[in-house]
Amino acid sequence: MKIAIMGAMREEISPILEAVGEYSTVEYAGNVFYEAQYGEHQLVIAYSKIGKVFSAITASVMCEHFGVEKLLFSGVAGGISKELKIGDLVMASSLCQHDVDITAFGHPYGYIPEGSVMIDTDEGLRSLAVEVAVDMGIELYEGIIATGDQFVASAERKEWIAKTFNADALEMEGGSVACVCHNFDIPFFILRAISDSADGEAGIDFDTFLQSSAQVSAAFILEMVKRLGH
Ligand code: 4EZ
Repeated sequence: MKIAIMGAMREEISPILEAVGEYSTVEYAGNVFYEAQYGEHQLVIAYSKIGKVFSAITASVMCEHFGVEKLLFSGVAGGISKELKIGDLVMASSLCQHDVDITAFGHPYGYIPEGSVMIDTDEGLRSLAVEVAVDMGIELYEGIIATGDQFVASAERKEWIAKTFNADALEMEGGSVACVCHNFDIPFFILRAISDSADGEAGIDFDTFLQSSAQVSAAFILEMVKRLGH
């Protein structure tokens, strides 16, 4: 099977590239795509750059140009839920865009006409992830991930996102990748390890824990890929 593995930052995919060892590269639409054989699967790996627009480009290219059959996102996120500590893994059940606001026309936050506030991830990939977590003895949280073009580093903004979307974690790409995959009808999965708590300390924590948390997420994604069927 041809499988996309995406991150937003180089740090989020470099553990994956190290694990696959040999790969070839293709440049396309402003990204470098790394193609590798991993067991029985062909992987297309890339980091998009940060934010909704860049990640939507990369996800679209993965779907349309490379013809991937599934897309897995690996990266880090700010934790909202009190249960989520730095290094914990959260998989998205559904995702939204917390920075979409056309409430002036009576629409709810996060809603765009002909779209939906929430987009669900693939159920099959979620249950595979639960199996992996059980077998590896890793705690895996499931929850709503809110996406926006903001690095959230304030308790106030974080609380607003928490109560408006019932979100458990936040980041800057999942919602746009979800939107692309949903519209191309490609099963997708979004995994994040917590790097900070999106509060006043977020900047410092992010810098401290980006690498270690990215590694946690990447290792889990690779275990999922190993167990994916044909
Ligand atoms: C965005 N990613 C962070 C990019 C940070 C710095 C140069 C994840 C993330 C995040 N996003 C981790 N913590 C976050 C937070 N508090 N707010 C938004 O996907 C770029």
